[in-house]
Amino acid sequence: MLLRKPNSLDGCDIPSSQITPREKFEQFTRDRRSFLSGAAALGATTLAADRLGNIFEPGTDVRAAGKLATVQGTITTTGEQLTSYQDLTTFNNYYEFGVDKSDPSKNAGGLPTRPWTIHVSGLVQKEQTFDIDSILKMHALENRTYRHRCVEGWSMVIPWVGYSFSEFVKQCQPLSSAKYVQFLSYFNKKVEKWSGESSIDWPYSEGLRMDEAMNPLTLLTVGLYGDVLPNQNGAPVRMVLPWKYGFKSAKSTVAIRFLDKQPPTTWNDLAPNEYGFYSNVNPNVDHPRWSQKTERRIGQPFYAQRRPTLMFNGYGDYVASMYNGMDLRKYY
Ligand SMILES: Nc1nc2c(c(=O)[nH]1)N[C@H]1C(S)=C(S)[C@@H](COP(=O)(O)O)O[C@H]1N2
Ligand SMILES: [Mo]
Repeated sequence: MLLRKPNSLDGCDIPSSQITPREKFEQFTRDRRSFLSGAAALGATTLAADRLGNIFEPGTDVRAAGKLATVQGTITTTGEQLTSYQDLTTFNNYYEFGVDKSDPSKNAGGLPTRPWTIHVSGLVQKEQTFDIDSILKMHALENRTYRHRCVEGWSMVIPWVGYSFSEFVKQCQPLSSAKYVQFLSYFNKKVEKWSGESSIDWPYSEGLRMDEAMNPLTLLTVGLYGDVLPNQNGAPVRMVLPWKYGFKSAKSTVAIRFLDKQPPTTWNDLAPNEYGFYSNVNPNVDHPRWSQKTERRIGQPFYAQRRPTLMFNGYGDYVASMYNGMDLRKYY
């Protein structure tokens, strides 16, 4: 499939006049730096590290010091305001680290992100283990801003860093019999002491049909806002599927399996009538307990008007054809 330029992917035809200027990113870097040095002055470096996950030394340039110095392209918007770094790193779903939105930023500090490998197995030429540092070098890293719609009815606009998952799949050499891909997240009860708060059968598992996995929008994600992923956002590597509800995007990926059958997935196992395998964002198919027609954008005041949710989260031009002829009420 043709790989479009990241900017056109980002915006779904947003004019270049709406691309966020570089200065905005620079401003963000300064704000973050002064926040960090302020925290250090107060003797609260550990707190800052816990809250932000992977951080750079105050006073150094994020591009020079960060592990992601090679990111290509400027951070762009979808024509909408980016969700602030603060909001997208303190309002998270990561149930291994607790069920409240504020828990992952407080609790994920102990996630060991090095050494880190992804084990690839199933219907492949040969089983392989990829080290995170080789994954980072496999393809040029791109800034890709995507809307993120959680099944709970809120949304964000997130400047991710990564590259198309299809580039990684090439290295995995799947057999033609592979029809599905399964993603498994890191799980260690000693590190993720909060995992007992929910009745999830760990590790977190998600899955895609092969064509969905190969879609150029499907992002193997290693960073956000130009830097490495904070732990609470799924460090050091996770999936992002912008046309699906957020739970399809498994965090902290440690294993990928190529299969001929649809894999079991965490939320579908837990409540099959509420969470389907496909889980494409669809304002016309309500959750049994609430409407999916509108959403609240995180960072806006709670009394702000909810915005209409878009079919496929607005990415229909890139993904709708994969579901031609499918009854999306049945395959929700
Ligand atoms: N391993 C794992 N992955 C996960 C989750 C989780 O609890 N555990 N939550 C999912 C849900 S419901 C959402 S909305 C997104 C949140 O990603 P973010 O915190 O980076 O915005 O992660 C998804 N991936
Ligand atoms: Mo979610």
